[in-house]
Amino acid sequence: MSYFPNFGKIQYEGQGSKNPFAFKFYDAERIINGKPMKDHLKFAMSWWHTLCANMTDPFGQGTIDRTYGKTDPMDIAKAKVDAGFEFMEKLGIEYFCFHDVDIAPEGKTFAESKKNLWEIVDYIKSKMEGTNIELLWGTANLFGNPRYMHGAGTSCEADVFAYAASQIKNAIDATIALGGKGYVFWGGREGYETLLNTNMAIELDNYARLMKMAVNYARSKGYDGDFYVEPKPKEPTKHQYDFDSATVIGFLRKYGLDGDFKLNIEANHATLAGHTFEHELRVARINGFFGSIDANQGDEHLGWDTDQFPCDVKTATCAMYEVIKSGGFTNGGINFDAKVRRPSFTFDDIALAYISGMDTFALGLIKAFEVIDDDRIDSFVRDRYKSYKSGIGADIMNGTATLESLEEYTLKTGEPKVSSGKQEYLESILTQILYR
Ligand code: XLS
Ligand code: CA
Ligand code: CA
Repeated sequence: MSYFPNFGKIQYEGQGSKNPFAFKFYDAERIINGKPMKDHLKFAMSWWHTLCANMTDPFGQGTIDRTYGKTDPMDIAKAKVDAGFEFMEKLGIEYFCFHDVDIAPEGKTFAESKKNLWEIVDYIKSKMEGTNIELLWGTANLFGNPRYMHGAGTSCEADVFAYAASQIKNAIDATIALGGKGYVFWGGREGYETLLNTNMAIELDNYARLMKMAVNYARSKGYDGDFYVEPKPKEPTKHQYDFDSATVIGFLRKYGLDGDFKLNIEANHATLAGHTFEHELRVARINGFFGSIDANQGDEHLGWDTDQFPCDVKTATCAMYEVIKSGGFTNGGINFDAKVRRPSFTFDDIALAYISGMDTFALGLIKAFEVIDDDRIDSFVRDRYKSYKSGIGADIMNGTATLESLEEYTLKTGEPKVSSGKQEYLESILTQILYR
């Protein structure tokens, strides 16, 4: 049976096509810079938004039925696997990402949850056979259940820490069993609501302890993939410890986790932190923490994580520029952590949303290479810092300059000459490349 009967395999038809169920820019096998587009982009399906979310919001019930014609929770979970694989195959998506509780229902006890998880992991594994679909990353949901109201690794209750650790152990085992090369920590409740009841020092130390345990365990099982932290400044907690890329990098270095962890950067989380998506990617890149991407976009008029499908080509171009400059993805990829709007309640809408998001990033990839090949922007930046290539600039760069030598120099040379930053000119180049 088909869960998506209204469309078949989505084909690339090119920019002139008006077929809603066709790619206009994403041409999976097209070679760009020596590699097929699909390998530059490594698109992934998020299990939670794509197969589970029923679009409930604080003011109303869900608008999408996610029972897939079944009633028993395990039958629903299996139907989600079938629907997910049909969806990925039709869209040509070769990766997926999941939380433990997305794929299998929580039982009444931990033992029951564990049994459910492993039954579905086995089922997913059997579905993967004979396809080229792989697991991009797995994770444990340590925020949905009320037990995590005070946090998981940062909970004030040791039993909650233990429960979280047990969930992580199984989520890591599931990731390994499915051949995943990524494991994500997203600390939705790892933060605080008020400092009045919070020992921040213990919480941060414990959070790092949990990560260290995860690394030690996974490595002991032969896992050679990456761990990621996914920064987000707030929501659901008032303040989250993984605020942004810079904060997380400082944390990972402080606790000696930097050898095993990279970052999974989400566009909407970047803007919630008051940054651009490309800023977060740049911080990761220049510090050697570039890992994976959660693609979506927020709404500039709303202050929360709207997780909309990306349709902003300029942002996608600036993001793909950072990906290319990082050397491309190794274990990471582009996971659509995005959901349709509440009124877009049909399964067709979900496919149309993915087509739009994939086309946006495909165009972003093409345009980013055009920006790089054009070289006007890169050469402007190179030229802007040329004063550090020789003379006093070279002394500063190679560490021979001191405050005394620089004072002596300034006394001799007087007021520095500075040149224009030319932002508007550079923006016009980007516009020219984006719209030609
Ligand atoms: C929520 C996060 C979450 C992580 C995985 O805002 O984006 O979905 O990606 O736990
Ligand atoms: Ca995310
Ligand atoms: Ca999000």
